[in-house]
Order: sequence, then C-alpha cells, then structure tokens
Amino acid sequence: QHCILVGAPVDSGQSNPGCLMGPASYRVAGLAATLEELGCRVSDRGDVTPRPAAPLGCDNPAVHSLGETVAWQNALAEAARAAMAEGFPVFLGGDHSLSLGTVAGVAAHAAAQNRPLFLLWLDAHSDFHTLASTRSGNLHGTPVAYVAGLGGFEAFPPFDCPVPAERICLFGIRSVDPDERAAMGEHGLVPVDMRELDERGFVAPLKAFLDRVRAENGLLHVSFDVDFLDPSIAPAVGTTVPGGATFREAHLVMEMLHESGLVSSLDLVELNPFLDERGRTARLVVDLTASLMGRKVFDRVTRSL
Ligand code: DIR
Ligand code: MN
Ligand code: MN
Ligand code: MN
Repeated sequence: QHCILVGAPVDSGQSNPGCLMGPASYRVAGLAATLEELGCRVSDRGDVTPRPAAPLGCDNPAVHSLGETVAWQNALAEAARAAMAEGFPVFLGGDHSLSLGTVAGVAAHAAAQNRPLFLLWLDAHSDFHTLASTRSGNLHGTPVAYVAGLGGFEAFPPFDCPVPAERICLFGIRSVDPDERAAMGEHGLVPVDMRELDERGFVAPLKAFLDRVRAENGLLHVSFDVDFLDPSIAPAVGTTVPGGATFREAHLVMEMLHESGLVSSLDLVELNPFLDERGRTARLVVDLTASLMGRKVFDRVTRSL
C-alpha cells in the first residue's frame, strides 16, 4: 500500500481557529512512522497551498469565508485526483469543508475508472446544509449536500458526478439541524444515527453498507470527523457533541474497514490541536488510522466481512 499524506490546513469552514494546525499535529504525533511500521510505503506531499482567494459573497449573509473555501476546494480537488492516481491518499485536515474538494477529486477519479463511489461519513453531524440553508454560515456543515448534488452551490464548481443517496452512509450522527433533516428526507438520505447504533450495535449496520460497496465493486471514501468520537476521549474539536463513539467502538469500525479491503481514500478532519490535552486526540486519531491500515493484536482467520 502506498499512502500519500496530503496536508490540508483548512480553517475557513468554521469559526473556531486552530484546525490549520491539524496537519502539523498529525506529523508530530508520528503518523508517517506509524504507517511505515505497518508496512506501508509513505509519501508525505506536504501541505496544499490554495491560490490567493478573491472575496466572494452569496445571498445568505451568514455565510463567511466563501472565497477562501472555494480556493481550497479547487486546490484540494486537484490534489485529490492526482493522489488517487498514485495510491491511497490520507487528507490531513483542516476543517470538514476540505471534503468539498477531496471528495470532488476522488469522485472524478472514480468516474474515470468507471467505478461507483461510496462515501462513509463518520461524524456527529450530517453536514447536509446548502449555502442557502446554513444558519451558522460555517461551510464545514455543507460537504455532504454538495457531494450529493444538491443545488445552491453556485459559488463552487458543479459537482459533475454526484454520489446518489444510496451510496452515502452517514454514521454516528447525533446533531442534525431542522433544514438538514428536511433536505435529507427529500433526498432519500437515511443516516445510521446514534439511536440505531445503540439498538443494533456498530457491526451490523457497517457490515450491511460494506457488503453493498463490495457487491458493486465500488471505491470507498471515508471521511472521519473527530467529533464522531465521544468528547471524553477526543476533546480537540470545536463542535463536540456528547454521546459519541467510544474508544472500542471507533477501533472496531476501523478494524472492520481494514478487513473489508474496500477503503480507497481517507479524510481526517476537524482536529483542533489548540483545544487538545497533551496531544491525546491527535494520538488517538493516529492510532485509529493505524487500525484502519491494518494494525491488530492477533490475526483472526474467522472473519467473514
Ligand atoms: C451545524 C454544525 N450543523 C452547522 N455543523 C457541523 O453549523 O451547520 N459541525 N458540521 O461540525
Ligand atoms: Mn463534519
Ligand atoms: Mn461534525
Ligand atoms: Mn460546526
């Protein structure tokens, strides 16, 4: 496996400064060495630099930093498409607005390969706002709607190959705004929310999704928002929501993803090192990435994922 680390120090999609230190924090926490220990070849491409942003407005006065976020979108879509051609990209965020770009690049690659793209969104939030519906104006709340092909993204390049709702799995969701819920209903996007995970556990819903990816020979992009995790184990994020995935549950998800052999790209988003406690959140995300890339205590022969 050739892992391509792509730094995406995006801070424009929310209003809690600090996410721009994310890539540096993952590097300090030893992400590259950890992946090499697992047998990966690692190329760190450094941080992407967007072209200087022109100021840009839209009809919704709440939206902020639109020009900057569009500039990042352009630069990251290009970087993602290039990295996909070379190996397994790991995008080091940066806030979740970076996925406006990374998923666009990955989707262009998938379309060129004639393979369907699936999306696993590990997050407390559904990120299903449009530029018109967002009240906070924080564009990190919009990437799923963009990728799903919703209107209202005129400031961004048209999303040429939208990902249909059936191929998007929002997983771990526990904070959805009313407008998002309505739009998800209209679009037929049914999340795997925390209530469902409480009732069914983490294995069955994830396995069902992975089975569909495999059945259609899909590519699978995983977008990991740090607030998917419970705040008690991952404090370094601006939008903590109680009741998130535990340490065990999160590692189980990552191990299942590894064993599926289906994941083709990964975003690590929303880490805000300024809010961390002695690097514990950065270290945890590095360990979770290690599980996703194959770290385990014992090899088990009985897996049927
Ligand atoms: C809220 C919070 N739905 C918003 N969103 C996110 O601001 O639109 N927090 N994505 O991480
Ligand atoms: Mn998010
Ligand atoms: Mn979130
Ligand atoms: Mn937020």
